[in-house]
Amino acid sequence: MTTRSIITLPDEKILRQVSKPLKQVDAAARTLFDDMLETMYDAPGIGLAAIQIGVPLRALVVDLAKEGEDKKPLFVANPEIVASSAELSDYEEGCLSIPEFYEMVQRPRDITVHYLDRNNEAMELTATGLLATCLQHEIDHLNGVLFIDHISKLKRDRVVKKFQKAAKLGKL
Ligand code: GNR
Ligand code: NI
Repeated sequence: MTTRSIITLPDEKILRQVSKPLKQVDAAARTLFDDMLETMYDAPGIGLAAIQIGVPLRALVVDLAKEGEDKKPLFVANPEIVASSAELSDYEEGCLSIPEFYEMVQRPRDITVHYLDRNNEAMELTATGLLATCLQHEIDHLNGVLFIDHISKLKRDRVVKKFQKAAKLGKL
């Protein structure tokens, strides 16, 4: 497994890409999943989408296990949200592509997702709580959407400008 570098703001040219479906979860896709998982654990984070390491494919990994607990990685390719609850829930979100910035985001509390797992098998998962939030955050990445798109334009513009300025000054 290989740790890859995580793409951050201000690199919207990459982060705003709409990722393409995998034709199937083959050996190359499993290598991608493994690299994503190692990169996520190393960061550390609870989720990672392929585009965050520069690969525009519809693949994501999630692991909500806390430090000291047994790891329980979830490998997800070509996810489709087939149901979302009307009930919403609020979480303070962060993103490895927007380091050290956190804001409350409201999303559907429960979702049902169809996807291909690490063995190319079709799966259905109903998630709630932090898992539902994290899956929605990762699926947004596959569509070029960042969690700052769900906050006020004032706060979004402010954080994007902060990263643009830092890059210009060579601080990223
Ligand atoms: O590590 C992460 N934590 C997190 C917290 C609340 C809501 C979403 C997330 S996902 C984030 C890792 C990341 O950037 N995934 O794309
Ligand atoms: Ni993210």
